[in-house]
Amino acid sequence: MLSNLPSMKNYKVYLSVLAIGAIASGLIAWQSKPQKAIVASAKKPNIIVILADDMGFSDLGCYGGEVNTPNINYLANNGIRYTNFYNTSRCCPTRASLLTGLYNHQAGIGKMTDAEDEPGYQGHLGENTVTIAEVLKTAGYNTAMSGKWHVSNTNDRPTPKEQLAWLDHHIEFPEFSPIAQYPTNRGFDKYFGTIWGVVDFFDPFSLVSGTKPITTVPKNYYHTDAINDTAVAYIKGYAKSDKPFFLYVAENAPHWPLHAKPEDIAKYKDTYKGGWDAIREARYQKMIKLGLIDPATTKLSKRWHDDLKWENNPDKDYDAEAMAVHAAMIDCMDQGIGRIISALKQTGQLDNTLIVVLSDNGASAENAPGYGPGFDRPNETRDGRQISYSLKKDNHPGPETVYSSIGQRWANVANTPYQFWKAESYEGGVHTPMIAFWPKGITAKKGSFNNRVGHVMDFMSTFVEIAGAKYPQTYKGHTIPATTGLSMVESFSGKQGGGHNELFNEHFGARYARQGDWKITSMGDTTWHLFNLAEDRTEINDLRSQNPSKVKELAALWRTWANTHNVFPKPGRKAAKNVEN
Ligand SMILES: [Ca+2]
Repeated sequence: MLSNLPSMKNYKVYLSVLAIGAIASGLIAWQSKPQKAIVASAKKPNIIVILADDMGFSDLGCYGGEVNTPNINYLANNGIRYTNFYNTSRCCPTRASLLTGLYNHQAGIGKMTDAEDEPGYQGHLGENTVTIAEVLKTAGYNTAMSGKWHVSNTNDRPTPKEQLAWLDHHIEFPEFSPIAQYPTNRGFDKYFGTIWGVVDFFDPFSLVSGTKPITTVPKNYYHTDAINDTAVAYIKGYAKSDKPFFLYVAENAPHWPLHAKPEDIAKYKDTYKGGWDAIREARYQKMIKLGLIDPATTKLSKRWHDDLKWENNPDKDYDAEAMAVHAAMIDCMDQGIGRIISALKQTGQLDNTLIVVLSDNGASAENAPGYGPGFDRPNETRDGRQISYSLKKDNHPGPETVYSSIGQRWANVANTPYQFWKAESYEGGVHTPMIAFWPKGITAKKGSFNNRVGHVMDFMSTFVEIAGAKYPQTYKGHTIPATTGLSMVESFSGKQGGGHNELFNEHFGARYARQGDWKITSMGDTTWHLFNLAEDRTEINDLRSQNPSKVKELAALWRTWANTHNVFPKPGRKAAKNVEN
């Protein structure tokens, strides 16, 4: 089945089509600009945020994984790897927090992109927020984005039948969200990517250039390549400008469906045949060897559902293939990041560009076949081939016609050494790899680790500081809350520690509060579990019975935070549709 995928031989043709068609206006505008001194001489750095989607904590080679990621490893080996960096456990909330420098409920996205009736649950970036792009524009930056937006309300159709026809590319409607909420109306001069969250990587829904829908893609289209090659085109264009740039590269990889190019999948054909424990143990040992974790304080947690041994797993061939596709999706993303690095090098901009790479949440345990078609998932390809959502694992993952995901056990492996996954407030859900690279601005030892407690909301303060910008108190007539993020600039010189003494999260009832080394975590019921992260980074020893007063103290902190950061009130009017992503 894999061999039936279109070959990528004509990929360059696609690129030229895309350049001439969809993003042509931007490129032509650049080409017609007079050539001035290149940005390398500018004092303000360029800034690139590369955000992976549902990538596990240890998927990357430089974080202990077996996936071949030489380009991201290059950034890590010549920059800093953070060992205490947090997202908010899911796609849209993390993106909202990252873009605005606020906790995500303050930014209007407590759950998903449904418009609900309380301030923390508007389902789009609120008017009383500013994005990093809006702020950096005031400091003279060019701004562009390629990839997944997913912080705007989703316009859907009145009937499931019409919705599916739209998702299948059989009919078209011009607006995937209110246009006022699109990236180009939130500070980005240029935008190419998908407004919604879930994509068919070979023919994505909600693809736009600026605000204009892109209604067809070339035969050999692969979305991860398109995102990264658009970023390359932006970088080349901006090399001719005397202004620095801010570029947000929001990858869709490796979010389900498991879609990858056959040549990338082939590299991992045998990698996962040894099963869950073999990979998990290998990652754990590699993390120790790298110096990323201390085995005395970071024990390997019990494997999720280890009652089933790999050798007794009736689906082991399928499961090994599924993880191979997950790896292939990350591998392809890394190749694209390599092209981004090359473009910066070729245009003399690499040394004065700050690049950060991270994931929006832990690897996903979601069962994509179980969702079936509907809301954001098609039931047919554009040319009418049926899409399989088989729970029986009888279709090979990889091609456009199969919607599958890695499942709980592999997600647990992808998040080694941590427990749980996307959407949970355990470390497996919220703890992300984070790399910062900036030859001219980072003086810390190349390839070093940094244990500062950081959060995606810190990018606002960090970028404001290095760009000489100002975070505004009012914007377009709206009062803007003070940022809850903290600048990480002092860590660039190698300073350890610091950052947030307190951090909090809430998502569909899953929540945590952290103060110093203490953390309470709940999976959405009424029970708080207590951990001491200094001794137990993997949340194995629940100390709640031994130290009930600490639980009480942190629970009170959490409630105060929730009451003052739009977690409460919770919405009473729920939107009718379901949104899984
Ligand atoms: Ca995600």
